[in-house]
Amino acid sequence: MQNHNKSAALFEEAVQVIPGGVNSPVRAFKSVGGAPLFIERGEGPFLYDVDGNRYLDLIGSWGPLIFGHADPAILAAITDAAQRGTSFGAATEGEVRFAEEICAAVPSVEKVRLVSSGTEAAMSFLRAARGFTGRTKIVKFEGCYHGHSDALLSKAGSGLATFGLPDSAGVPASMTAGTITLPYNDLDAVHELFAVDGAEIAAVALEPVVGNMGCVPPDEGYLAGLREITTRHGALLLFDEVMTGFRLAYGGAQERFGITPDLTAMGKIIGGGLPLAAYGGRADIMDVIAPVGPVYQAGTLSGNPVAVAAGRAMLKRLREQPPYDYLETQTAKLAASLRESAASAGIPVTVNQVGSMLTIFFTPTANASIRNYADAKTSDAARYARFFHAMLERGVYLPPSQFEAAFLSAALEPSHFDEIAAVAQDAFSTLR
Ligand code: KE4
Repeated sequence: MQNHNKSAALFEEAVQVIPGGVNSPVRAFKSVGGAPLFIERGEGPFLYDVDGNRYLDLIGSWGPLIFGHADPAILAAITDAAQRGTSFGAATEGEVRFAEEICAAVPSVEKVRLVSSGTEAAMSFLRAARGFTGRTKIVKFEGCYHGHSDALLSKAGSGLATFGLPDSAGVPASMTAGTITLPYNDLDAVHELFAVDGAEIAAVALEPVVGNMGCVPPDEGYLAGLREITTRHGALLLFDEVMTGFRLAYGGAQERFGITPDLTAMGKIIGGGLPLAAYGGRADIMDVIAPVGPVYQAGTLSGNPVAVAAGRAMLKRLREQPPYDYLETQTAKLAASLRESAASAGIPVTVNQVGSMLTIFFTPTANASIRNYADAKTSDAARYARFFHAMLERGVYLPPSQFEAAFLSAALEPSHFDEIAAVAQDAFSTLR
């Protein structure tokens, strides 16, 4: 039986000085119950908590760590860069080379601006879209999460879905007045909206594969349909690839699905585990950004040299040792095993998996279709919580929320995937 005494003690101290004891809500274990783990270190596929318990990590810091923890090549790059100073607030050659590498990886990105978080990236690509089109309305989709900037906190996923918050307090109605939220995977709803408001819509923003309501892939033809509608009405198509970028392919979901957006937000993996994100796209759009154009966006630590070094080491690793086929094969095999063991335990689940993103939805009936937020919300979050703890006790660390995706890393060896499958089989049996 695991001991979590030090985590529990730290949590008691944490809540005295940090809201909810955490620096990001979804870490709080609020929807799965119990005190959150406090982590001491990560190594390869493993996390070690302050009580010395070891876990196979299926979160990977919510996506960045596609090669696992403390990757030697990335650590070496960080250490080397830090010796030369941690921040200059001035241009560096590294930023130019990194921007060239991003543009080479994602052909739709002709110019890119580095920022420090996915929230900043999504907030900024939205402002660029409005500045370029001169229009104000934007379309987002229920269950998609694009960070916590005001205009995008409308029927968002991730922590808002986890805590059942329709929207966030503190966001005046005026801030989301221009945000139209539609169901994901419903092209008719988009057609109907554009038939009325098409001339006023600056952009359609979405996660091309959703991770923030749990993993939900686009229907066949959905992305192509959005591309056609936005082009026809002079609106921009914005792919939030903070999660999917460099995860589902080196060129992201847009490479995997063959769709070219006008702007892309990136984050997580491109920072190699450090605070670094980016937004970019068509040069004519990106040139509305200051100091070239009138749309203002700035950041003290944007393009931070240590974070850029980590990001460049990550991209180099991805180019030289692409993990995509391995992760696709192993994760698909794990998904099949999860479906099988849940069925044999008599537990209805739907497992959605795209590349190395995966979610086990505890649905009313087995293999139900989970295509949008309304479908995802039919899941039994309490049963997910029991499964989460059953897995945790057996040394596997899943996302502490039914409405998040698991991220498998290439640090997991085939034997680890087999171990996860075996542990899950045991955990399902505890749910009977
Ligand atoms: P950050 O500001 O957290 O770096 O990125 C916001 C963001 C933007 N777009 C997408 C598609 C995202 O998934 C995210 C952040 N994802 C969450 C996990 N669902 C981060 C974890 C957290 O909030 O602690």
